[in-house]
Amino acid sequence: MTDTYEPPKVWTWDTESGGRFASINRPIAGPTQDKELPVGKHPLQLYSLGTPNGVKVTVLLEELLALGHSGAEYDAWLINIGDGDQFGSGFVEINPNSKIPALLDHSTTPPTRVFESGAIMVYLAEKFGEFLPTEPSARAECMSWLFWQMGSAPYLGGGFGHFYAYAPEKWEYPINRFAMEVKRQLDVLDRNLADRTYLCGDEYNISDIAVYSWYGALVLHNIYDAAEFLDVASYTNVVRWAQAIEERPAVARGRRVNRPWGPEELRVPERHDASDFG
Ligand SMILES: N[C@@H](CCC(=O)N[C@@H](CS)C(=O)NCC(=O)O)C(=O)O
Repeated sequence: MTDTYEPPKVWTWDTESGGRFASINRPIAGPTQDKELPVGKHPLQLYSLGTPNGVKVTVLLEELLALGHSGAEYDAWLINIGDGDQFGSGFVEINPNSKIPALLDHSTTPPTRVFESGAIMVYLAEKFGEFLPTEPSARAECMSWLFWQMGSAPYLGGGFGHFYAYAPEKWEYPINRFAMEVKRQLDVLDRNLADRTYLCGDEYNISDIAVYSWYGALVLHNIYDAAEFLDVASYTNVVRWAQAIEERPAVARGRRVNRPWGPEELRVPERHDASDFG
């Protein structure tokens, strides 16, 4: 960075920040438009998009269905964040933070709203008694990795991904700072997975689904076009673990839900039952 910036005494929203997604960023919360959410036939109504944060929930729902939990049938509606759907009044009612994913469970009276992907995962895991250990020590380990993901991935997406792939220019200082942190995170995972099949040991649980959705995309799918830059192939335990998760049929299905992009035959922009997978 060559230009120095002298911050004013009080920040004001008077400049276009530039970069990809700049049009959806604003410094205020709340709805910008009246827009009701659609409601389908199942108790579970998911409003989401197939980004890593959205995929966590659709993979978990598909895993629950694969175990035979018919109560996990769900309608998944597309929230197009590029078009500002997250600022519609109906969406803001179930997520005041205006970010996907958000869930409404109509099987309770009144319906239960859940926002934040980690909270949605815990809610569903507890509701169906799956993918979250009940023994206190095992549960603590699962929660630790789940919260690790919630705290770490913003450095990967909002930090590294933003400055490496989306910012209007390539600035060395933030790219260095966040590349260092993301590589440290990959090393944390790699060391943990050196003698464990899954993050918490032998059992696959919601922490694997959450961490896979972000770091699996990084080591297997070249997100931000950064696989070479970050030398992701060198984290061999992470790659092996991510590949094992990716082979699960429920994961393959969950990754397709609410994806309006990618190969036509893999897109499932809305999901209402199993036939939507074709
Ligand atoms: N901590 C939240 C993060 C959710 C999030 O950042 N969602 C993004 C898409 S991946 C979003 O909806 N962005 C829209 C916006 O920022 O306006 C979670 O895990 O649910």
